[in-house]
Amino acid sequence: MNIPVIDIDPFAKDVLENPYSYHEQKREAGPVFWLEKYKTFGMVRFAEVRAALLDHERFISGRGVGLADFAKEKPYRPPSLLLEADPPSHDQARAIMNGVVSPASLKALEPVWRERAEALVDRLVEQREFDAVRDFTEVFPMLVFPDAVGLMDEGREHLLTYAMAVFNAFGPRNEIFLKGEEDAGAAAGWVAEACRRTNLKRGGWGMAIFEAADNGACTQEEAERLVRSLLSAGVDTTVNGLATALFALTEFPDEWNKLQAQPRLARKALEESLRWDSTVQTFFRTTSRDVEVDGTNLPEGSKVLLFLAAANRDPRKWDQPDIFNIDRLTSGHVGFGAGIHQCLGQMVARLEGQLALTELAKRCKKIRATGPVVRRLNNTLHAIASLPVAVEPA
Ligand code: OVP
Repeated sequence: MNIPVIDIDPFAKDVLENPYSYHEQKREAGPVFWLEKYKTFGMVRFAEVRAALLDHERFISGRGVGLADFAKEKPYRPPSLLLEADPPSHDQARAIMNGVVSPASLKALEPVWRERAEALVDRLVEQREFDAVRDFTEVFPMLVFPDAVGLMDEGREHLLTYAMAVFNAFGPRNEIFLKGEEDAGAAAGWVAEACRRTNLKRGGWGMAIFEAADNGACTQEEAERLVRSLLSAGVDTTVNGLATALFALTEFPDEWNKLQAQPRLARKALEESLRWDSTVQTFFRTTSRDVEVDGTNLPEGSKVLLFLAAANRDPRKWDQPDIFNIDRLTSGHVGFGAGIHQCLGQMVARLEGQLALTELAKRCKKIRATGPVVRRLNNTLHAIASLPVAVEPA
């Protein structure tokens, strides 16, 4: 085959730790390349990644958005009706969810979420030193998201464990995946229970999905699985998106100073952080027919690894892409994907991020790391286990 061959394993530990130092070689190799270790295609340039995301008819999701091809292997769990589905069934499921996770529902939640952010940040700033991940970004989403869904109180600590395993499972069955699987057994059992109508509280997003089912939008079994999507996608993503934003602000103190002077920039800071280091680093698609990319034929049934995070640092698209700059125009970034699958929870993530960063910026003059960032390796997410920080109250 007449295309560049890449021998680097994108799921190797040192690559997952610092993926960015490995993107340049792939980006220069060409618009599409062959990943020898997994016998799949890959793309890292912004234009091609975005085009593939938008072309959902030829780059499909229904055969899975991980390495496993659902046409050839049985999925490890019943496929997501959203993430791992194509039109027309995808669009029906998505319409239900758009009605549930709506701007109006978020508007109603915002005052309570703000109070919880204020109380948490008040306490952390009083401490002066804390772990930005363990004490803040792993805590805040858990103070707001499970209640919004209407989850049962008992066992919520399983949520993060479950999500870690789900995101590992999009990758190969490497050591990281297998370790996640060990932890996930009990968590998966809890999640299955938590998604059941009888275990959901009234007034939450979960029960709203079942009410849509009552009105004929889907079956009760499908409703359960849609609740599972919220639990899979809604926790580890926001925990690490916010963690990355805090890491970026400690790495680039001038950007913190801008935010501190104008806490209204919190939204922009979060968005730039998603561009600078996208929480979801990669997703696969599968070609539904022969597809030509820049003169190369991708045969029907090919898995294609799309590097969202690399696209968001393509110098063909972004000036000084490695620089975190909260004044930057970030529109078009693919950190939330693009096209029909574009993140359903993006407004939830933005609200959580905005509240957390705003309240911190209002209360602290400075924030600095007091020790090294510790990564938590995951096959899909660029995750942080620990980031010790000290703050100077405003
Ligand atoms: C990032 C996502 C991730 C994991 C699971 C699901 C969605 C799901 O729909 O189950 S989107």
